[in-house]
Amino acid sequence: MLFASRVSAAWLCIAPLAGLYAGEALASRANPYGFTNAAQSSVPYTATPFMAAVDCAAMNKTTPAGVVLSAQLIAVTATAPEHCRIRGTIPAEIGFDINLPTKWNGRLWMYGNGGFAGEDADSAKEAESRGAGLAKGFATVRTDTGHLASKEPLATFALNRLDKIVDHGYRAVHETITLAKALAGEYYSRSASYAYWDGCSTGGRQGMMSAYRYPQDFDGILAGAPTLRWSDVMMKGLSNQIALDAAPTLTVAKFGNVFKALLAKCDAKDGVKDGLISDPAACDFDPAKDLPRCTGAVNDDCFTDAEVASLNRLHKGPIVKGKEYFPQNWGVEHATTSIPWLAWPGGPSPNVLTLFGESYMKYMAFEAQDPNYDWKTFNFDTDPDRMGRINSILNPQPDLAAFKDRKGKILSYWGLADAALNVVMGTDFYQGVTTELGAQQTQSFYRMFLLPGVAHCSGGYGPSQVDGMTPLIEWVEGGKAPDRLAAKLVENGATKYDRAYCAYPKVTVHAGGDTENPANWRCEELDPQPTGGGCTTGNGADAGLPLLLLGAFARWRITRRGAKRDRA
Ligand SMILES: [Ca+2]
Repeated sequence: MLFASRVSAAWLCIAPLAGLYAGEALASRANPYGFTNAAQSSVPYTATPFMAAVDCAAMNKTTPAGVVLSAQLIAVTATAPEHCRIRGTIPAEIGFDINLPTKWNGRLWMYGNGGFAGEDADSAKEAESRGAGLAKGFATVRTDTGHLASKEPLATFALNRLDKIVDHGYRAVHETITLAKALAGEYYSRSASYAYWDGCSTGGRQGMMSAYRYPQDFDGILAGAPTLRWSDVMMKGLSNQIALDAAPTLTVAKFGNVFKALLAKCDAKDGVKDGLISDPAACDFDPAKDLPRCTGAVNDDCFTDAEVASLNRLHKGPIVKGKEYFPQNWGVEHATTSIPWLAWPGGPSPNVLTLFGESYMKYMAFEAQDPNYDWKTFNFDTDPDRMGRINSILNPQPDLAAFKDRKGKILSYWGLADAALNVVMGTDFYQGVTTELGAQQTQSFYRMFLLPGVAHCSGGYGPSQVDGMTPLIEWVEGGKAPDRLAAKLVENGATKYDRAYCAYPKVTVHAGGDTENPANWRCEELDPQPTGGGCTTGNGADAGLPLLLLGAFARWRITRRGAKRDRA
């Protein structure tokens, strides 16, 4: 068992994080605030005009493809209406869970996975997601992607099973939604009017992959912080750990002090002193100059040379063949964003990215798998070139013309303080689609929103309370394209942030007055974007010129007066 000997009693007490070990705590819809604006929606999607046409018991059968269905009528509860729960396994090991409410809104809603997936369908997190969809009248759909983390934790499922890597990469979602459409058609004696995807992280990646590989599967895709380049993220995990090992005195408390110094220097550089760094690229924070340095005893209030070097390395990210290409925004040092991705006090690993990165390099990254692989032998110059196969399986490509043509819509968002996944993946992918289709055509079906102070998928210190589903449904069914995405932070009944962010590449600029009134912000255009080099959707090492473009994007800057491009 990986890390079993290192699992401490203290870790077992950290219930919300414990599931990360098996991926469970990561699995769900994109954001727990999905559907919260349903009552205000211009599309009344919670109305349930359709009724079950057959008994749930009749769904206990074997499909023409040989999949054995196990169906059970579940009585109404406080969190979910009466529904027919259908479970089973699509070969080889794709577990699915399809729930058909007796009173139906005519729509399918499939939610995504987290990390290496393999979640238990009966976990509390799964029940929460399932109930959230059923309560709004959706037929809910999910898969474990072809393995169970309780039996095969992290990436171990991949050992000698290329078929299971493919199932995890894209096949499981396609097969499951295809089956769900057939079962719903039978159960209600009518086809689903719409199918939606809702996921973040791995779940965001799954949504983007569906748009790329199976454009007919979903009408609308909500993709929070999609892991568009797994290998780069895992390499960042290793690179981070090298930096952290070189400065073991960098504690959560110290990261907190970095954040304080960062805010002091950069908060106002986006035009508003509001506790948020809304333009990370404009933040010229320099740990060597902007942090108090230790001259005597080392404590939480001062920083050593080794700590400064470590902070710089964390910011730069992995360096491949001498190039920085995967920068990490400043602003992830706050405890609400750094834990558990940078620091995991009491965890079974120094942090989650290291835990994931080690398993990935053993079981998934290379065609020659090695359970005894020592990640410290990873060669950042040559090993990325050995990851072509896994990149081709896990990474969606920005060729979304077919999805656009079938009138599919993508609403994507990222937390600018996401310590796990780098926003540069999102801006680069978006640019890739723009290169293929042009800016106007891209905006016609794909909109992305960047949320300051928001951590990985949800949480953080910024306006993380987001309902992406309601505007997505309004876009798909009502033709109302989301120019802005509402995002709030309400704590203990008090509104700290009330914002509405503009669709990338527009920037959200304060126009004066109360900052917590979305009407006091306006959307402004950036200058035309750099083009000419394609896009980086493979691993960093796969792309030479595109790496340079990433650097160009990192230098997009917003000024107090509006927006401009800074080539400095
Ligand atoms: Ca600010």
